[in-house]
Amino acid sequence: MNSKTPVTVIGLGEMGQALAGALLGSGHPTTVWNRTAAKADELAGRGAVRAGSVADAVTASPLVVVCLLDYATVRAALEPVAERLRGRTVVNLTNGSPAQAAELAAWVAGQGADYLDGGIMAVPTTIATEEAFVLYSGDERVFAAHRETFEVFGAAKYLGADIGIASLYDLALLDGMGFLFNGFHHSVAMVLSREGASAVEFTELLVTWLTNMAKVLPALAADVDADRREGAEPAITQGLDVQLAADVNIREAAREAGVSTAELAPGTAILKALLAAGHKEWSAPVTVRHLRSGKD
Ligand code: FVH
Repeated sequence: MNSKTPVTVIGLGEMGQALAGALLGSGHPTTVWNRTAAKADELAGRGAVRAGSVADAVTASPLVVVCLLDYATVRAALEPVAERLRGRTVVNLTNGSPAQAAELAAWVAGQGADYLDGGIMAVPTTIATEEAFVLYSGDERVFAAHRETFEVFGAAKYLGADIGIASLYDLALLDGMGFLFNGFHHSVAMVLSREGASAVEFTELLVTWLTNMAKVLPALAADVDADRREGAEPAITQGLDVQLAADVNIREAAREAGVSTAELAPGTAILKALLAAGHKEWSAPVTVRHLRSGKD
């Protein structure tokens, strides 16, 4: 007798296959559906039930995990089977915005189903490993009821009842990652202007440097929180003139290397905006406050 919750996975792209594989691996009766049916072959070989339609897939399980291209695709898949959703829990792990999450949550609730929104902070190969974590938001009781199942994918992090908060954190984390990768591409492009330079050798230094810098982030975050709470002076500051001088040098070195400087624009724009606003010192709070003002 299998006591594990039966789960349906709708969407078998790279990520959906990894999620369904993790469920199978941990003994959950797993039903799958994908527009391109062949993507279910491997999972079916491992014991998944291949549903012939979204309606059959939804009907098969009390817990329906959706991982598709975007929210429009999710809505297009679920709308024709709206009446089948009643009494079930829909967990949408598709990437989207907080407003999209709120809209979908309201629609699912209107069909008499529970809804959780989620954001997967993992790549398919790290699903079901210690590296993976998944953000969830929505009704805490619904999350608690399925927490054990969610832990199959990776650490399950519940962020609150605000339905949009999982997607907000998901996108903010991707935002931070975007700067990391843009910086990596740009710095490697600069270094490769030298005859015989190796991206791999340079990246060893880059990883050491970025790892050290990442360790400063909690202190910067503490400065931001202290500023918001009691307007405290930040512990970490640096002259804006020093920062701007380095920024000018990076641009010059990039130009000398024949590398585009367009990628440097966001950082330069912030420094110039802070100077224009009369600041002499860079700090995390002053930068975050500037960004929150919405001024470009
Ligand atoms: N892959 C990753 O590393 C990231 C990690 C973080 C979370 N993301 C999000 O997960 C969603 C799915 O991403 P994916 O990697 O599985 O993407 P694909 O492999 O491209 O699969 C896309 C699935 O969506 C189906 N699909 C697309 N358009 C339609 C449609 N019009 N009707 C029905 N299904 C559709 C597609 O079906 P098919 O092309 O195989 O028939 C796949 O099942 C995504 O939100 C990421 O941001 C992944």
